[in-house]
Amino acid sequence: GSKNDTATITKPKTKSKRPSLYRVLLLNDDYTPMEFVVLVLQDVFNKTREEAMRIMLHVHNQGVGECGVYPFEVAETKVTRVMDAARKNQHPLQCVMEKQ
Ligand code: TYC
Repeated sequence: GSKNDTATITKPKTKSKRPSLYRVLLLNDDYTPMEFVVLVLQDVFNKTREEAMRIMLHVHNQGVGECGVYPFEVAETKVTRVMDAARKNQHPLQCVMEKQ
C-alpha cells in the first residue's frame, strides 16, 4: 500500500539447520603433570577417572587426542575453561577446537 511500501516481508521458515560440530583436542607437552590433565578431563569434559586416564595417556603417547565433539559455543567454553585452568596453574597445556 502507499503507506507500507518499505515494510519488511519475512519469509516463513520451517527448516532448522543442524548446528556444526567441533572437535575439542588436547595437545601434549613435556611439563603439564599427568594428574592435572586427568582432573581437567574429569572436570571440564565430564569423563570418568578411567576414561580421563585413557585420553590423557593417548595424548601423552600420540601427541594429540579428542576430548569430545560439541556445538560451537559449548566447544568454545570448554577450550576457555581448560586454558584458564592451565594459565592459573602455570602449565603450558594447550587445548584447541576444529570443525568436524
Ligand atoms: N606429557 C606430560 C608429562 O609427561 C603429560 C601430558 C599429557 C601433558 C597430556 C599434556 O595434554 C597432555 N607430564
